[in-house]
Amino acid sequence: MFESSWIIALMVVVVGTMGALAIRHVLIRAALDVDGEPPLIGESEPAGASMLSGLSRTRAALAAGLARAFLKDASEAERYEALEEALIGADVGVQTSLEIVEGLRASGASSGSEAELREALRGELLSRMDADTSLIERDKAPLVLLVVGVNGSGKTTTIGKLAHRYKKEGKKVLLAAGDTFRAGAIEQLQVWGERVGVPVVAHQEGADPAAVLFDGIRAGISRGMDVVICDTAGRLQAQSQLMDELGKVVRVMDKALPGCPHEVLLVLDATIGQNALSQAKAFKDVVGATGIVLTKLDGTARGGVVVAVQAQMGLPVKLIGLGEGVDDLRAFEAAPFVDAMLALPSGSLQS
Ligand SMILES: Nc1nc2c(ncn2[C@@H]2O[C@H](COP(=O)(O)OP(=O)(O)OP(=O)(O)O)[C@@H](O)[C@H]2O)c(=O)[nH]1
Ligand SMILES: [Mg+2]
Repeated sequence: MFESSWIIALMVVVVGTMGALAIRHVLIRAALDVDGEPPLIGESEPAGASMLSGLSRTRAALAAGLARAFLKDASEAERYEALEEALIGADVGVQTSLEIVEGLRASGASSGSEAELREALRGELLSRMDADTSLIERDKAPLVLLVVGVNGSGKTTTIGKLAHRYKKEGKKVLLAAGDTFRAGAIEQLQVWGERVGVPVVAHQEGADPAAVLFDGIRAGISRGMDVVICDTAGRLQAQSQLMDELGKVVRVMDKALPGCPHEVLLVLDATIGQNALSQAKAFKDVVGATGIVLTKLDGTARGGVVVAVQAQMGLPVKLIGLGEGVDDLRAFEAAPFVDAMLALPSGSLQS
């Protein structure tokens, strides 16, 4: 009696341990994505893993398209059709995908080997993206950045992360609370200021945003700041009064420090559709945006959207947002990104 219950207990322990090991094995495999392609982007960091999962869908779509294009009996027309579908499936956008395939057709790319076609595709993708995606630097402090975009795109969060990034580089950063419109917006920026340990210049809710940013820039100069980052209220193209206000904001900033803002970052949510993208084009004209921050790339699983945004906006994607945490912001570089999309060995992303 005693012996059999002892054996049962032993079996429970053995089976339990094996089960736990099996579960652990499955979890580790899932985390490492060992059944898929090798991780290419910042896989040691959680945010990198988010971007990686975003790109694995894109990579899979492109790989499948290339495989179909090289089926033995595929005609030339079928080859280009397969590529077009693959690019659209990889979220590169219909218009951009058509243009890319047109470029490949014009150069007769499908008559070569698969490797040659992949290389031609790489060239087409890269030619639509700016090689220089670095943030503007300035010898003379302060560098003034203005952050604009539609409601909820991630402006304030990006400012917090960017402040953290500059601070880590040893720079003195000041934030200016130019969103005096939305209730709670000033406090939101102040919370970010506290979180990353940088001062925030703010007025009351409802105050003139141009006046706040003027004060912020003047404070930045007098307090010897290296970087001043200016928040603004979210707005839509149709809100002509708010868009005009943005024009005024830029003129007043130039009075506080001639030549500024030096960098105008247009923050776009990667999950938005084509309509919202054309909305965003309005910002380019009103404030002379110098670069794009593409946020929420962690949630979309659609890395290819970077190509569509860059191509359609005609502005470099300079930074990508991969989450809500303070470290979830990455400098964007086109070449390693495209290589990662095409599963070329050099594909990796800077942190
Ligand atoms: N997953 C994810 N969420 C983000 C990212 N960036 C911002 N968010 C979230 O998006 C929401 C809106 O972010 P905000 O920074 O307040 O956006 P905003 O553009 O300042 O919004 P308004 O000031 O209202 O126009 C918040 O819940 C953020 O946490 C990102 O890269 N990934
Ligand atoms: Mg905001």
